[in-house]
Amino acid sequence: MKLSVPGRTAAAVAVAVAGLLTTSAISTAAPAPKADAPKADAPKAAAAPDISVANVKAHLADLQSVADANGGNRAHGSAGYKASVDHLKKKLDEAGFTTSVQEFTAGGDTGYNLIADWPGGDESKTVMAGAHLDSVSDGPGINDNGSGSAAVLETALTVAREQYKPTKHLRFAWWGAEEIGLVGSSHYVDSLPGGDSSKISGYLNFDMISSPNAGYFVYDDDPTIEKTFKDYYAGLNIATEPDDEGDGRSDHAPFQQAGVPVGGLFTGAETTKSAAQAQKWGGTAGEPFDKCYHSSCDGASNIDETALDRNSDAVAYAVWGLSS
Ligand code: DTR
Ligand code: ZN
Ligand code: ZN
Repeated sequence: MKLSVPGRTAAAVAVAVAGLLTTSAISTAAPAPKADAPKADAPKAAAAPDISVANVKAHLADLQSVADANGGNRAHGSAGYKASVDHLKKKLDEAGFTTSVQEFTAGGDTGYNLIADWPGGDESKTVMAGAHLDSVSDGPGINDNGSGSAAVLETALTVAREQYKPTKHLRFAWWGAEEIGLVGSSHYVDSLPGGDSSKISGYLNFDMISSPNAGYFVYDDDPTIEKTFKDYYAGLNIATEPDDEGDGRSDHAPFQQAGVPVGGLFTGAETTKSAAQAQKWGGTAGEPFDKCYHSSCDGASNIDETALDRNSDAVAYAVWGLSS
């Protein structure tokens, strides 16, 4: 999405202040995996399980099939987008989530947000993880943003498989109409009952997390969430960089403007990887992180499996670490 984020009302600004006072102290779990044994008195947080990258790739193949069967894309207002929502909802319902589909109108078309609550946990401290599920009309949108959608889906399904019982409440979300201006996520935030945004202790956003010439960028918004992701990558000896181009460019923006602590991961879009970045991350200097950004070639082969694997595990690391 390249459009600016719509302004917020004064009331939301008031909530923003309240939110910052009550939700900025988001807690985190134990530090990333390190060689030295944890101290005896260190609080033991539940360790996140490995996320199967094979399962994540299978979800991407399903989304590719959905696009193939619906004119080649999964854009807002298309049959491909609604079929994407229905596909994910079925899996989440079967896994035991409490799902809801939130409808909205944009550009004369009906849009849909898919929300999945994992029963249990303190709902006054809800940890959310989300990704936009829509593509542009030019193509199937596998890296942008099947990758984030599939990683969040597999993390949710792993929560269910593990019967994880976090202290905080877990909510997962797949947004509609991100590509035409963060419409679905803005609708969700604007529709929250008064004060409910302060019950969201953190929103984690995953938009393009397997770019074929991947970079490892961490949103530099909430310091606690940023540290959680940086600790994870430090455990892999990967030096990340702050995502300084993403402000306002994805679905974390409406949450941030409502005072919710936000964070997330990004592997890069149309901009070019530098020589220094290629040195530390691999890949090709002088080439875009994703040369198929917003193009018809953003299909099932347009991913870096290592980045997808690492970032899917990072999603779980943060979800477990911030909710235990
Ligand atoms: N908004 C994304 C692409 C994008 C560009 N820069 C960033 C930074 C952080 C997240 C996403 C992005 C899209 O859907 O096009
Ligand atoms: Zn996009
Ligand atoms: Zn995107």
